[in-house]
Amino acid sequence: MSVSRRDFLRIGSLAAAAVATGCGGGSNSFSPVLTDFGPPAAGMTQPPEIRSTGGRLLTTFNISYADVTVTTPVGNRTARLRTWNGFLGGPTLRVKPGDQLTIQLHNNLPPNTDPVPPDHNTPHHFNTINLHTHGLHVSPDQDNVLINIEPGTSYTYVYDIPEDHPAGTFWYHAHTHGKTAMHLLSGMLGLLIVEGGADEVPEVRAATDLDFVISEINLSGISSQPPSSEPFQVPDYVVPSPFVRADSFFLVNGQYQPELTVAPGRTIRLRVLNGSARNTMPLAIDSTTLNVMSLDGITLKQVKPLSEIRLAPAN
Ligand SMILES: [Cu+2]
Repeated sequence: MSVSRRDFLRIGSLAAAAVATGCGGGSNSFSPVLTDFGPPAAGMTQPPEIRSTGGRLLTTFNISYADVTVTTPVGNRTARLRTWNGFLGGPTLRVKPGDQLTIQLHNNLPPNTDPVPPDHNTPHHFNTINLHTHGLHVSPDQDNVLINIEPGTSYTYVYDIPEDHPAGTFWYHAHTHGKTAMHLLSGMLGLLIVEGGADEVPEVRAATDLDFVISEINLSGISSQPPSSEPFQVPDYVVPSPFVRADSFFLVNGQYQPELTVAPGRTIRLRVLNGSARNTMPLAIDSTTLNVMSLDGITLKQVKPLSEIRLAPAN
C-alpha cells in the first residue's frame, strides 16, 4: 500500500511551516530567524472561532441535518449530513486555563428507527448524540461519554478548566458508542484550543496561527442504517472499514485540497488535527522542514525539525 503525500494534502507555495519553542517562557530554542512578519498566509478557509470572555465561553449547538456542498474532483457534491450547527465541521473554541466552558446541545434530529443491538458497539441509533472534550484535563463527571442525548432532547455540558491546565491544541467530537465513527464521517468535530504557554513566546505570537482540521467526510448522505449493509468500495490508501466508502473525502477545514499560500520568509503556525475516523495521516511540506512544537496537545521541550510527521486519528 503506497501513500502519496499529495493524495492527502497539497499545499502550494508554502515557504515555512509551523513552529516554535520551549513551553512557558524562559528558554527559547526557536531557531528560524524571523525578520519580517508581513502579510499572513492566504487561501485556506478557517473554521469560525468562538473565544471566551471574562472567564467564560457559552455556546449552543443546534444539532440538525443540513445539506452540505463540497467541491471535489468529481464536481460539486451535496450531501445531507448531521451537523452541530447547520454547517460542515464545528467552530474552533478558544479558552484559557481557569475558564468555564458551557455548551448547550439541542438534539433536533428525528427519532431513531432501528432496533437496539445487544452489543452497544454495533452501529446503531445514529441520531443519538453527545460530546467529548478530547484531551482536556477535566472531571469525567463533566466529560461523561456515557451520556446519550436522544433526539428531541437537550443537555448542557459545563466544563471547569483547571487553573493549571496546560495550553495546547485539543478537540471535541461526538462520542456515543456505536456511532462515533459515523458522526466523525459527518464532520461532527472541532478544535478546542487552550491558550497560553508557548503562545506567549514572541516568535510564536508573531506567527500566523492557522487551524488545519483534517476530516474524512462521507458524502453519500444520511444513513440511518449501519453502512456495512450497503455496498462500498475501499480506496487503496485507507484501512478497510465498513465505514469507509468510495464516497469518503479527506477535507481540510471542510475544503477539498485547499491551497495555502505563504510569502517566502514568513512563518505560520498550523494547529493540525487528524479528525478522520481511522486513517493515519502523513503530513509534509515539499522543500520545507516542519518545526514541530507540540504533539497531541503536549508542548515539546524543544522544537523538533522533521521532514514529515505522521498523525494517528485524534492526534
Ligand atoms: Cu476523542
